[in-house]
Amino acid sequence: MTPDLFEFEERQRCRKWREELCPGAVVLHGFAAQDDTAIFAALHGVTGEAAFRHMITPGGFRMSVALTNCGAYGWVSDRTGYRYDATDPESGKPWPRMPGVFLKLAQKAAASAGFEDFEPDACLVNRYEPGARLSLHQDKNERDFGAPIVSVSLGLPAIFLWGGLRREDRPVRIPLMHGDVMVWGGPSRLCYHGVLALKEGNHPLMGGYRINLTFRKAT
Ligand code: MD3
Ligand code: FE
Repeated sequence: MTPDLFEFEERQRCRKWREELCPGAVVLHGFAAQDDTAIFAALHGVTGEAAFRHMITPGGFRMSVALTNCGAYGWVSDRTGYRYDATDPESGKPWPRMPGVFLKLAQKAAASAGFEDFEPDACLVNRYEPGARLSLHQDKNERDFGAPIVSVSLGLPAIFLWGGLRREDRPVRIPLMHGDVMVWGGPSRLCYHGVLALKEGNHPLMGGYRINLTFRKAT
């Protein structure tokens, strides 16, 4: 291997950079990578209390993405609609508390994108298996659109679709890798977005899955 190529690969492996997509929307590449084992352990605690499940959309479809929640509120879907709920419909109990390592990471990421006092009360955990996808949608079940959304990607890579404020706006494709963190605030908060069908693979920590943590201020 030539020295130049070695250096290039080394930089790829340790890559950590900040990409401003538009005012208030930032990708922090590799931001969560150092904390991945602590996040993984905390995630086990959460899913031990509230297991991943496939929810049903108001239209009657089973979501291909499996999900669970932690924090004071959790995002739920059923035949009656989408909402945030303080109890897990599966157990009738409150959602597991948000692990300290989750909260600290979300606040650190928000601050580095210019949102100093982010106090998320909900963390939605999405689990993608090969073939799972999320079609273009807006996140508008939260009460306060002034607060940003922080999203942490772990495990297998995926192509994120970032559209405009109208459904017709042609989305931009953003590859998201293990450890990447996105912060969505300001005008981008109501942008349409989605995730293309996950490709098969194996990740050393997360196995055959992609996990996404999204931190929100729901109430
Ligand atoms: C852009 N999740 O759970 S996170 C969702 O990767 C969701 O699992 C995706 O969309 C995932 O609702 C994308 C990134 C994200 C989250 C919220 C946004 C991007 C956003 C809200 C507004 C604009
Ligand atoms: Fe979303």
